[in-house]
Parts: sequence; C-alpha cells; structure tokens
Amino acid sequence: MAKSENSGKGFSTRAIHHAYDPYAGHGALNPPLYLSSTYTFPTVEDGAARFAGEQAGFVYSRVGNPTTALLEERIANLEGGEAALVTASGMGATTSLLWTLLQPGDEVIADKTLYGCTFGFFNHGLAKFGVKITHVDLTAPANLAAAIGPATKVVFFESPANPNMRLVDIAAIADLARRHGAKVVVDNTYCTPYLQRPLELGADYVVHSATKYLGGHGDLIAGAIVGPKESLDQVRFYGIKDMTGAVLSSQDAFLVLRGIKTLALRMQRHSENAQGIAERLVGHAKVEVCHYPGLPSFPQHELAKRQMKLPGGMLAFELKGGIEAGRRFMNRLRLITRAVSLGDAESLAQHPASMTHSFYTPEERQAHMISEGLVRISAGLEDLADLLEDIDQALAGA
Ligand code: 3LM
Repeated sequence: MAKSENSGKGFSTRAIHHAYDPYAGHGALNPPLYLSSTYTFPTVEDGAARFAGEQAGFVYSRVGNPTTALLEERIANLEGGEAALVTASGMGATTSLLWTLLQPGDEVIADKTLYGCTFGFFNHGLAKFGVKITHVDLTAPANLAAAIGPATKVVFFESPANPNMRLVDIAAIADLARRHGAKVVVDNTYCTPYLQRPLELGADYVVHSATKYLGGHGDLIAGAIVGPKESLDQVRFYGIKDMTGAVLSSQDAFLVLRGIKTLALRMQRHSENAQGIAERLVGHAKVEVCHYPGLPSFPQHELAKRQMKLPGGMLAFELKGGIEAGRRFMNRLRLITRAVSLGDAESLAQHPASMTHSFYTPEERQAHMISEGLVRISAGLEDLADLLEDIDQALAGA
C-alpha cells in the first residue's frame, strides 16, 4: 500500500501494509530481506554525493538498509511520529538517543522506577560522563514541577513502569516539561503503540525494546526510537554511526515486520489473559497485593482507562509469605515459564529483585519502590483456563 493511501486506515491495516507496495517490485507479498552490508555507487561522484547527503540512496548498512528502513516507516506510522530509527536492542535505542541529546553538565530527570539496565545506564554510564541524574516520583506531576530546572534537558520514564506497574500521566508531564524546555522520552515497551501513543499526548520521543511485543515471539533482540526526523537524523549519523554502533540486522528487522502484522490481535489476547490472571490473584487469601491497571483496586485505574486502550499483558504481585513464598510459587509453575523478558507467546514469570532489577542495590530497590517479594508475570497467548489452572496449583503449594 502506497504511503499516500494510508491516511484514515485502521491500526492493523497500517501494521500489515504501510509503506510496502508488492506491485512495485516482483509482486512478492512480503517485503524483500536485503542482506547487504554495502551499496554500489555508479560513479565516484555519486558515492561522494551520497556521503554528502546530496543524493538519496543507501551507502552502508550501519546507517541504513532497505529492510530496516521499511520497519522504521511502519513503526513511525503506528506511533504517530515523524520518523523512527531501529536499533540492535532496546538498550541500543535508549543509549543512542541519550548520548546524542545530552552534554556534560546537563541533567536528566528520570522516574523512580526503571528497567534495571536503563537504571544502570543512567547511574553508571551517563553519570560517569558528567550528566546529572535525578530520580523523581513522576506519578505526581507536582514532583516534577519542584525538581525541574534550567539544566534539565530530558525527562525519562516508563508507563507502566517495569516491574511495579506505576503509571505516569504522560500529558501532564509533557506539558510541564515543554514549558521548561526539556524533552520528554517515554519507554513505551510495555504498551506498544496499540495501547498507548505518547507522542499524541505531547511526548517528544518514544523508545522501545522491540525484543518484546513488537517482535512478539521471543526470537530476536531489537529496539526503536520514534521522534522528529531532524533529530533522529542526528541520532542516526552521530548516536548510532559514531557512538554506539547499535545497528539492527536486516534479518531481525524482517522478523519484527512479521511480528507487527499481528500486534493488535496479540495485545488484545495478552490483555485478556493478564486481566484474568490479575482477577484470580487479587482476592486470593495468599496474595498480599496485585498490581494491574485493569483492576478497579489499582490506585491509578482511572488514569489507565484514560491513557491506555487496554490494560496490557504485564502484572506484578506479592504473596503474603514474601520472597520465600514467591520463590515456592515460581518453582511450582508448570506451564508458565521461569524466564526474564516479556511480550512473548509463552507466559513468563520472573523475580525482579534477583533478576531484571538486580542492578539496583537492595537499598536502591527500597527507595525506588521495587519490593523484594515482587513476582512479575508476562501473560502470554495460551488459553486462559490453562494459565489459571497453573496459577491455582502453584498458589496452593506456595
Ligand atoms: C525484562 N527488559 O525482562 P533490550 N525497556 C524496557 C525493558 O523491559 C527492557 C529494555 C528497555 C527485560 C529484559 S532482563 C535481563 C531482560 C521497559 C528489557 C531493554 O535491550 O531489547 O533487552 O531492552 O524486563
């Protein structure tokens, strides 16, 4: 479907067709996978013109490849952004963007709760090079108003946050940050553009671990950045080309393109299954607390309804017996698989304090609201009845 024919089409139609016209080439239903590190120049002058940016065309796959370029067009379209840039991992997306945006002396205000390696990058990577990192509880916009200053160049958060599911009011934070000249970066991995589009709510950039729901099948590592074209050109030509080199392979781009075709269907099923699991957990005698935006007892349930199309596939909970009961529960699971990562067809369970968030010290976890007994579940695409049976038998022995 030609790009011009897209406007007004629904999410899934664009996820399947945007920017690829099978009739323009050999008629192949699927877009070609270009396996080429380099590109030929008809003449030396053409090569020089491409390097100078005076002639359109590919040069070298660290800065662009036709398969990754199609994925970039599709992700930008689904997020409602001007442009996108795909990267070798979710961490490649965040690091390439922030190395490009920041200078020594700048400040980043980040939410209290972040994915463990993002927390590590901020506090051990950026901080080492003279960027100040301030963690603020962004669930209350007033906290940002109190903390933001002239050195604040970036405000960064996840919503829902990994792993404790705290939500951030994207529109309120974006409005405040804009008035202070700071750019807002939202990690939209948990939601995907099907559930939440931060750019439409005023954010400047979205980053993704495309390893998760966008890929959707647990068979690749990938990332994406969405934002203004001019700025993403800087990220491409400095952040990725010269600094991180975190370029996505075209084979993995092909697989993400395939995954995205079923994104809407999968997100609906992930949400249904997570809702069913959360409802089973929330009233259970052995469960202390269950964090899921689709539960009326979730403190930010109203914000979730306003900001997210569906409550999503992720949940976290704590058993009354704390971490020991949590370990017994996880070790008894038979169908739900013990593994980190999320967004796969298989339901996954993990223990954030000893796995995804082990980068935080115990004191940091306490200060950042990541409790030691928390168990995280990524609801997969299996039949809900089978998942509930597994949850029931694991709880019985916990
Ligand atoms: C995880 N998360 O199990 P990659 N942003 C968010 C994420 O959840 C992640 C990234 C970025 C997990 C991975 S932990 C060893 C496994 C919200 C990854 C980073 O670089 O593509 O892994 O994305 O929570």
